[in-house]
Order: sequence, then structure tokens, then C-alpha cells
Amino acid sequence: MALYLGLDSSTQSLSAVVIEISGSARRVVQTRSFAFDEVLPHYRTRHGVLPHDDPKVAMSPPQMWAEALDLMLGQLANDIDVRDLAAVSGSAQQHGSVFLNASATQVLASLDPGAPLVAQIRDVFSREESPIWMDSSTTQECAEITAAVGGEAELARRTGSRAFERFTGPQIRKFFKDAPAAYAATDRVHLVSSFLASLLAGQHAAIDTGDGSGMNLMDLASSQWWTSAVRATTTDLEVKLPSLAVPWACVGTLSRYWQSRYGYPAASVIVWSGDNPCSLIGTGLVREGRIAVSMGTSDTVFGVMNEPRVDESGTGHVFGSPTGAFMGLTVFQNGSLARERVRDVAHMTWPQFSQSIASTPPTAGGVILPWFEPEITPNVRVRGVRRYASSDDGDTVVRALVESQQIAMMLHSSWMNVDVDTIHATGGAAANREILQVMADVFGADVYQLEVANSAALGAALRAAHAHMNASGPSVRWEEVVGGFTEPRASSRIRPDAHRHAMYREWAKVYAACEAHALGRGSDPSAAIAQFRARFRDAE
Ligand code: ADP
Ligand code: XUL
Repeated sequence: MALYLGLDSSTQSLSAVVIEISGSARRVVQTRSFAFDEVLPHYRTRHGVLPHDDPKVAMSPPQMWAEALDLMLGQLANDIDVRDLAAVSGSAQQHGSVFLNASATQVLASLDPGAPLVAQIRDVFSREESPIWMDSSTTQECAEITAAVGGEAELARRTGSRAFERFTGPQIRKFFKDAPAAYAATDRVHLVSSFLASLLAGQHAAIDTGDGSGMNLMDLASSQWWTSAVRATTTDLEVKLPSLAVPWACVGTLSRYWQSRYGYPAASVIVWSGDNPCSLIGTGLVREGRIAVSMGTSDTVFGVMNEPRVDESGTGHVFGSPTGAFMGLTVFQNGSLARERVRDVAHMTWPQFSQSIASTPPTAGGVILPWFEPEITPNVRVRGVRRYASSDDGDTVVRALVESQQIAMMLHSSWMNVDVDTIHATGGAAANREILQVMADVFGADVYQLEVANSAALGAALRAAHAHMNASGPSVRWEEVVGGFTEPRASSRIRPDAHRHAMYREWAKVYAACEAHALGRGSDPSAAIAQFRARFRDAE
């Protein structure tokens, strides 16, 4: 019997999934999850993020992630017999960076199993707070890096994305400019993923090519650091970056700390990756043709790409996929937290929120552009919710928000060029079937829920299994690894309503006109709205 552990350090929580694979038998042995705000309140985060006056700044404490890791491994060792653990891997929110000083190497290698992890690593940080993916404060640095490497198209062609504020390169450059002494004291710049893998292995871990492609620093074709981008970021970044590794690389074994403290074996630590690459595996998307929509803190749309088809509109990203191919990804910042804001203003529970969707006719609430925070897709730097043809009625607002979010996902992911007939839905909000019905109607696709809700943690466990099985035997295909874990539940299928889909195809044009207007790129959409209303007046 072999057990595999997948961890997921997301924006708001740490989750774990333990799976067993023996012969053809497959089962989920244990799942656990806890929210940072609740379990570690002393870090004073809100939804996992430190409150800040500037809406563009988003930081989290890396010590909180480390303390959560210690807590989780302790709990799992209580829950189950961990002696059969063969390999562990992880998933982490993408782009966030952890800055370590030169003492880290020694501290990681000599952790005392008798003392909590966090107490021993307090002094290894050259920056106490880590910028995370919600940070949008680096517009200037994006422009500088873009200019230095020869323009937006070149940066996108080489790294898979134009410069984005949250990407690690622009964030590193900002720190280099704003805090030169602290930057100089930095020995290693990790991603959240490679930082946590380093804590497990007791030595600096590599960055995998999936998470590495979210940095504006890696050459997608060669999977190596791209020297021009590295030099455009800071003067000496090459010596501070960890190495890059294929997504199935082993970066060490669980260190003596975990073995002596909780009784873990010297299980292989497989390089960690980003949550979106891990979710790709955890939703079973190991071949091109289907997409998944994840509605966690961020809403994301992604799918496998055999070739890196870079988005010429500059909206989406191409990342390395854990399978060795590529993945297309489009990210929306105002996802679950926007839904929560609207739910809270209307004083609703989630069941009441669902009821509002179900009881309100399509498009009745108009269009809501939910830019409570600066938005990634489309690029909105100054926050502010925009509403078109909407009323203050709580029910219609809820439906309008959900419709607008789904239409935005449909329109802005079309660059991926995938004929969408089936969507695998994941993330916390995928529990909500009324939201998924709107998704099905907007995309005109069948939507499925998955057996294991946390696809990022499951994907990490499956990546650990895949790497371990391929290291110790003949090569095992991805289909065999994910089989039995990621098939969508047939009974969960939500079919699109043909009439509503036809209506949404037209409403999507109205939405696009509203978005263009809000972005200052289009005229007043009132006429488009009136035309739509005249056409569909008696439709519902
Ligand atoms: P992350 O992995 O980014 O931390 P999760 O995938 O765990 O996020 O999703 C958490 C989010 O799920 C919460 O912020 C909450 O808004 C949302 N959520 C949970 N239950 C529901 C529900 N029934 N309907 C809609 N959203 C929900
Ligand atoms: C991906 C992105 C988010 C984070 C947080 O580019 O910014 O999806 O990974 O989950």
C-alpha cells in the first residue's frame, strides 16, 4: 500500500488530501482544511491577506503559511498512520514571493524536532511580508521590464504572458527599488510553492516550470530562466533565484524534523507547483479539449494546450502544465470575495443567495462589473463597481453578478480556442448548483461537479503519485494516475437550457458593450440594452 499526500496552501486556507493507490485500488484516505483567519488569528489576516490602506497592495505573512504547515502535518499524523506515505507534493497560490536571507540554508537543514517550526524560522526572512497574487501595485515596474526586454509581444512570446502586476518579476523589481538594503540581504527568492517545499525537505527546493511560468522570468520553450527578463528585473537576480525543475522532479525527502516530530517516513518530496497547474490534474484535464472553471478566491478558466498559443489580446497566460505540455489560463480577481460582498450586503446565507438566482429571470438585473478590487481581467487598475440597467433589489443584483461573472469568463477565455462542450467545475463556489446552472447556460456546455472538491490538493497528491510511480517502475501514464479520482460525478451533470443559452449569446454582446464603456473604450450601451429588451421582452 502506498499513500500520497497533496497539500494546497491557498489564499485563505491550507488543505490536505491523502490518497491511496495500490494496484487498481484507489481511494481518498483523508481530507482536511482550515482557514488561516480562524485557526491562526494572531496573524490578523482577513481572508488570508493583511489589511492595508492602499487597495493595490496585498501582502500575507509567510510565517503564517509555515505555522499552518506544521499544524497540518501534526494533525494528519494524528488522523492516520503516516508510515506508508511514499511521496508528498503541494500546490500553492501562484506568483507570491518569499524573500530569505543567507541564514535560511543552515536553519532549514538543522530544525529542532522538539520545537515548533515557526519559532525557528523567524529570522530567516529578509522581507517579513510576502506580496501575493492580489497585489496590483507594480504597474511602473511592469512597464520598465516590458521596455527592457523589447516590448509586450516579445515578453508574452518568451514567457507566456505580458507583464502583469502580480507576477513575481515585477514584484521583485519593486522590492529591489523600494528596499535596496533588504533586497541586498536576500539570498533566495522563493515562490510560495518552493518555500513550502523547502520547509518539508529541509533544503532549498526548486521551482517547477508550471509555477515558474507565472513570474515573467522563465523562457517557456526551454524551461530555463530567460536571461534578458532576469536582468531587466534586477541587477543580480540570477544568483538569488532557485533552480527550475520539471514538475515531476524529486527535491528531497521529508527532513528529520518531520520524521522525528510526527513520525513521518523519509517520503519523497516532489517539487510543488501553483494551484492552477495542480487543479488541472485534480480536475482530470490531462489532454487538450476540455476546460475547467475554478471558483476559489480567484475565478479561473483553464485547459491543457499541446502547443503554447500565446494570447495576442494580452489577457490570458500560457503556463507549463504538470504533464509536460502547456496550459491556458484566464484569471479574475473579483471572484468569490465579490460574491460574498454582494451576499453580505443583501444579508443572505448561501442557500438564500442560490434561491435568488433561481427565482430571478435571466438578465433581469442588468450587468454588474464587480470590480470591488482592482481587476486582472479585464485590466482595471482603479477599483469601483459599475452597474448597467440594474436595480437595488437584492435578488436581481445577485443574479446579475453571477451572470456577469460567467459571461466575462466565457468572453475572456475565448482566446484559448477550445470548443467547450464540457466544463469541470471546482473551487468553493462549485458547491453551488445555481451558479453552475448559470455557467451551463452561458457557455452552452454541460457542467460537472467533481468528487473531491479541492482539486488543487488532489492534483498535488496525484502529482506526487505520478512522480513516485515513475521513479520506481516503468512509466505510468497520466490517465492511469488520475483514473478513479477525477472522473466527474455523472449524477452532478448540469445541462444547458437551449433557450437561455441563445438569450445569453445576445446578452453577452450587451455585456461586452457595457464593459467597453466602463473601460472608456466604447459608447453608452443604453441603446444596445434597449434593443435587447425589445427583442426578449416576452421571452421568459
Ligand atoms: P481558495 O482555495 O482560493 O482559498 P476555495 O476554493 O476554498 O478558495 O473557496 C472558498 C470560497 O468558496 C469562499 O470564499 C466562498 O465565497 C466560496 N463558497 C463556499 N460555499 C459557497 C456556496 N455555497 N456558494 C457560493 N460560494 C461558496
Ligand atoms: C493565477 C492567479 C490566482 C492565484 C490564486 O494566475 O493569480 O489564481 O493562483 O489562487
